Amino acid sequence: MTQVLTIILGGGKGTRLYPLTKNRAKPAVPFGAKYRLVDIPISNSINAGFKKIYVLTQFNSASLHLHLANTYIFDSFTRGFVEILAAEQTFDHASWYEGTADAVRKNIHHFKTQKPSHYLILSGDQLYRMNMADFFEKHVQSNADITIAATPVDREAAEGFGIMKADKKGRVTSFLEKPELGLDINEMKIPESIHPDEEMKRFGREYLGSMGIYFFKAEALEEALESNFTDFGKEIIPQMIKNKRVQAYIETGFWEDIGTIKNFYETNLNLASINPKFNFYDERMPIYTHKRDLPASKFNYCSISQTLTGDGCVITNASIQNSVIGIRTFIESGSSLDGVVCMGADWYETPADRMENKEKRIPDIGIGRGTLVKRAIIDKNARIGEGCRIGVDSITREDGDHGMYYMQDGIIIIPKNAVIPPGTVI
Ligand code: ADQ
Ligand code: ADP
Repeated sequence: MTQVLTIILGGGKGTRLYPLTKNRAKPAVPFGAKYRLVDIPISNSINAGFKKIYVLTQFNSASLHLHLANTYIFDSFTRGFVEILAAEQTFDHASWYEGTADAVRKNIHHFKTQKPSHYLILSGDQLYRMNMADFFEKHVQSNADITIAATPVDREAAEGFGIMKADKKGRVTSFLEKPELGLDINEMKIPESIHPDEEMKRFGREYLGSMGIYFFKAEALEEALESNFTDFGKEIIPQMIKNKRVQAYIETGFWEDIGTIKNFYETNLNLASINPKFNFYDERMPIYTHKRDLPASKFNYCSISQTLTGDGCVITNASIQNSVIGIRTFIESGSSLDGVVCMGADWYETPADRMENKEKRIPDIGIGRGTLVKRAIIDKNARIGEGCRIGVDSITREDGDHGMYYMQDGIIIIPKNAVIPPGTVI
């Protein structure tokens, strides 16, 4: 009997998605108009029948807790669960997780009680659809201690990956974490006989990049964690190659790291393009999320193209293109959005709330009349007043905190609950 436990690495102290992670755990960051980042690894795991899932996170934000509790509800015959293990909540260690392996180590006592035969380790900030059941089967067949999912990458991209050298049977013989561009890694190229895709090869994707997705035999992981190593890519895997059987599982489907503002922004917008690289419209392997019982979205006199909208939006006389509009978004007359990831709102304001907003002289939640927005991420519950110009004028701004907004890689980020007064120019 096999018993797989899935562990989702929900983010370190890293600030790569800041300020989206200012008030929430990374797995709870809204994505694709109606999802949260954590829905992707959880759905991949559930679709393979692996329904015992732990999410490791530095802190358990209200939004993460609510989202998981409202979404992943298993019946008593399924025996599934999705449980959050937050760093600050462990008994023996009050400190934060010091790395990916440290996060797993600090919770290993929880996992052992389930008597797993295998662990599936997933990252919390990637977009992909993968046949985890096939991955598991190959792992078991090869009798490997660890099998690492790998995507072919070119030399330039290799700098951001753990790069593996594999033999003709897919056994990994060496592993280099993020080799600098100057380093000669020619001898790590994928052997001709196991390269899975001629076209990828033509584009120079000749190295096996670790996707940060691993299957471990339970005893191999438990033994590896008896060390002081804190990180899988930097320490645990290179060490295991010396005395354990490490296999590569090559995956050629779409896979993208969405853990940086730039990737997060571009991947969101790509979903709204005519031929998106990732297909959410696949009923065989769905991506699950919170079923909210929201009303349908309503558009009054709008011009909308290449745009995704979540449920419950009301958009009037607006022009919207290349954008992702999250649940419960209100956009008022005369507005124009281009290249905007708008996350929407957590609740609807009542007429009484709106009266109160008027008295307090704050805009309602949503985007006010005649406001123009370009190349921006607007986090939840933002109040953007009338006649604002955001990202439309050529103003040069440094990356970082600008008070009312943040700037990262040329993308403006309006933080959660922000109040942007009428007429603001950013
Ligand atoms: P990185 O993505 O750089 O490389 P890392 O920062 O360790 O690796 O993050 C891996 C995953 O773990 C991410 O989802 C991250 O949010 C999460 N994480 C990081 N620190 C954590 C912590 N302390 N507690 C909980 N979760 C944490 C890794 C591998 C490379 C591989 C790339 C593929 O090391 O070999 O190529 O992933 O993206
Ligand atoms: P989502 O639909 O984004 O998954 P939920 O509906 O689960 O979110 O909850 C959104 C959050 O907003 C919850 O924490 C809820 O308590 C909060 N919320 C709901 N109404 C209000 C309100 N009027 N004021 C402040 N917070 C609210």
